[in-house]
Amino acid sequence: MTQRKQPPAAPERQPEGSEATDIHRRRFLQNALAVTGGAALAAGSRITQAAEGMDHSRHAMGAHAGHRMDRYGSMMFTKDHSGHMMGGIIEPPGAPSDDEVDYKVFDIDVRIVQHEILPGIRLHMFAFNGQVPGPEFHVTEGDWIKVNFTNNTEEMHTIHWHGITLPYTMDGVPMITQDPVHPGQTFVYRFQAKPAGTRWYHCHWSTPLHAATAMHGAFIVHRKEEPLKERFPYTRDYTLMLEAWDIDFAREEMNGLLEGMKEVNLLMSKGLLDYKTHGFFKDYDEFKRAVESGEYVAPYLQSRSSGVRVRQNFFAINGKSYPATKRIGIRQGEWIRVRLINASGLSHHMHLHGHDFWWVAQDGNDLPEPRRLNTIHVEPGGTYDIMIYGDNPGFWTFHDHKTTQARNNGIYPGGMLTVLAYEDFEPTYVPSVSVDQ
Ligand SMILES: [Cu+2]
Repeated sequence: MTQRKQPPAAPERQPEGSEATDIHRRRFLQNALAVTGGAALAAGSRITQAAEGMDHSRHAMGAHAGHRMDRYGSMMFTKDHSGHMMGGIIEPPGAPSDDEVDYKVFDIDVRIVQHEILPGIRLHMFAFNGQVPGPEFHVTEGDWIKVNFTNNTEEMHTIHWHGITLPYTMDGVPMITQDPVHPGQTFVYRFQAKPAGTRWYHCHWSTPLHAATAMHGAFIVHRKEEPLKERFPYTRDYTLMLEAWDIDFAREEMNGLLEGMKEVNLLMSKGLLDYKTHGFFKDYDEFKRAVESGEYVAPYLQSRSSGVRVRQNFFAINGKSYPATKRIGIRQGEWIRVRLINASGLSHHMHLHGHDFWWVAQDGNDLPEPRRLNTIHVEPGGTYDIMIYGDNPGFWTFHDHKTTQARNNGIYPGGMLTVLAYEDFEPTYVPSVSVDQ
């Protein structure tokens, strides 16, 4: 991430002239493909049996039987069926212009990277600025933030600012607050950083795949003066993003996405793309009619046995599973702050050995009274801040006490596990056998 000094440059507009026409044409094709690709990342699922309680037979016997379908994606509503979006930079209304306030400007993109969770386990992931997790924002409450978000993939994305109070046009939810950001496009998010606390951001398009792969990052809004420092004078501030992957699902879906794009590309070039098959409609009523007439088989009508089953088998902290996780450093007499952000979609019970800690904030907001715990229940999407005091030198495990999630593909120990490590003491004993890195 780069942060530019004020005043930020005005966004460049689409150039005019014949070159621009070419760009438009290319973008049109790209974007139209992206729309259908989004709905068509089918990856060869078939209707094999009726979903319980649904009249599935007419779908199974109909024109779409056996057709490739989106397995967990959904339909889109686009006014003209094509879904194409012109122009390279999208500037939604709802926030002050560059002239009205001083923006802190951040440029981020999304690209596909190969990320290593553990030696031997590498996955293609959507990643902000190519990082897993995405870059960590540190801003001050009240700052005006401008994020130029560029989509450098062939799939669509958005950014949702989780826990930030902002204009609804900046909330990053496709089909509800904005059009998805198409390949090659830049979408400009502008908002004021508030309220203070541990917040985060993630993609809201095909969230089960995109946010769960790696499109998530911390958005820390600091207070100008931190009242918690009076009671807990911490000198270091750690962020731990909790993550989980079903690597088979992720691999299959990423491959399916690429395959789906190829198929849609071919159909488009031959003029054979059927909008109902690929799941995009002018509006909700058209979608409803298509489902009721059997012309369109919505993903949720497909059998659960042929549909998606996500069973997370790798659990991670900041992109790595134990023993590849990074240790948390502490010194004797030091207070540290640890911000837990649950990006995994599962619940975790983080337990620290050898210490109690003080739970001071949830979802970014300070608790009326800190609570003394040694295990904290971390809910999906939630953020939890704890303070740890260094008064017991040693190496202390900090891990998910759901032991199925402290494993790598079923093998214990692993997964969501790290070590609180004192940096200023001589160990009196070190095991001769270790799985540590
Ligand atoms: Cu995305």
